[in-house]
Amino acid sequence: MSDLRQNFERDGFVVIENVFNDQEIEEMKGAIGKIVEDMNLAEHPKSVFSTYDEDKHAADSYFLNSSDKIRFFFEEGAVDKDGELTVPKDKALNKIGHGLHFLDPTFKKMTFNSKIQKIFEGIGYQEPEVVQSMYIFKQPKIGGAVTDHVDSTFLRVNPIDHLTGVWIAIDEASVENGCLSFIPGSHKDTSTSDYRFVRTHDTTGGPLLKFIGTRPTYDQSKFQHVPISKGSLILIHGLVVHKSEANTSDKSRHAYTIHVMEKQNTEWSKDNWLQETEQYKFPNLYKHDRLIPPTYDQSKFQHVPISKGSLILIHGLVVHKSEANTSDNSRHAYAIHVMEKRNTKWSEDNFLQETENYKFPNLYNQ
Ligand SMILES: O=C(O)CCC(=O)C(=O)O
Repeated sequence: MSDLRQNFERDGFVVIENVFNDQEIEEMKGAIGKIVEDMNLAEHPKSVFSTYDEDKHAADSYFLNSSDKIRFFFEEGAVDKDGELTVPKDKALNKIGHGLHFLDPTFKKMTFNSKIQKIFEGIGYQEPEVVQSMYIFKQPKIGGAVTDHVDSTFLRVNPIDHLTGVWIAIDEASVENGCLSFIPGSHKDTSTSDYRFVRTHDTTGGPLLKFIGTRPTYDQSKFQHVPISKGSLILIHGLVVHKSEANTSDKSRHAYTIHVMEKQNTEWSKDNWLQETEQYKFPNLYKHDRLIPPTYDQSKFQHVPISKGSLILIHGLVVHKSEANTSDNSRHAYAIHVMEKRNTKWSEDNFLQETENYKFPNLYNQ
């Protein structure tokens, strides 16, 4: 067995030095900078960590539906009581998740990378599937602490030890700016695994997420700081106890992380907050071709100009598009989408869902 695997199995984590070079790190920083720059603040709730009950459902829903999207989560210390940012948006983010690894070309390239693939081959993964990705900012001065936890509380698989995190330092992570700390060997104790963060499956407008079981307490004297250099990474067993302190320094402590499940003979819990969707099936780390979005032959498109008052009936499977309006004329349209309800199931993964106050009305009898 390799040293890497031996150390990983002994401690529940292992540092691998200098996996990504400066150019790759700069590329990831540049890509996240662009994503933040392009983000329209008005389109994203800033109250995602609010404890107000009336915000809870919306915040849960934003989080719960982020597996196949690029979504933005703010630092509590960066949002005032009216939901307004108190610092510029690039300094206000706690993290971005959870579909960077397949939606953004740079993070896709860094994730499905021969270096990461070799690491998983090295720890014996046969069918590794990347379930999520996050870019964590740990902002200077306001980057909050991450309390002690094990990742399997949030991402549960059966067998329980078939989950591993990869934590890539985009900045040097030191004691000063809030590096990770671990309790070495703690992954061997599964006695507190009843503690979980799960979906409630609530349909009445209440909280969609909750913790169940008893929250474990850990002996704080057993934690060891694990500072690492930019471009190095830590492989994190799903059951190893870890945490990070607040970043009270002037230095940023960015990290890019992915979580990988050994899919072979493994069951993904239906109660996990993170689920596959129609658009997103967990991609295999070793062969991820199925993620590539379809491309269409642009020469086959036909323009369909129509007069005011006319309409176009559009099949749900027909490929269509429209170009930007660079003219002086407006081009308003009113669009509806109609489903044949008979013998039809509406996908639970659709962003659009019926609510208590809104059931899809029948077109023929209103
Ligand atoms: O980046 C951090 O400070 C904590 C990350 C972590 O613990 C996790 O993603 O499980």
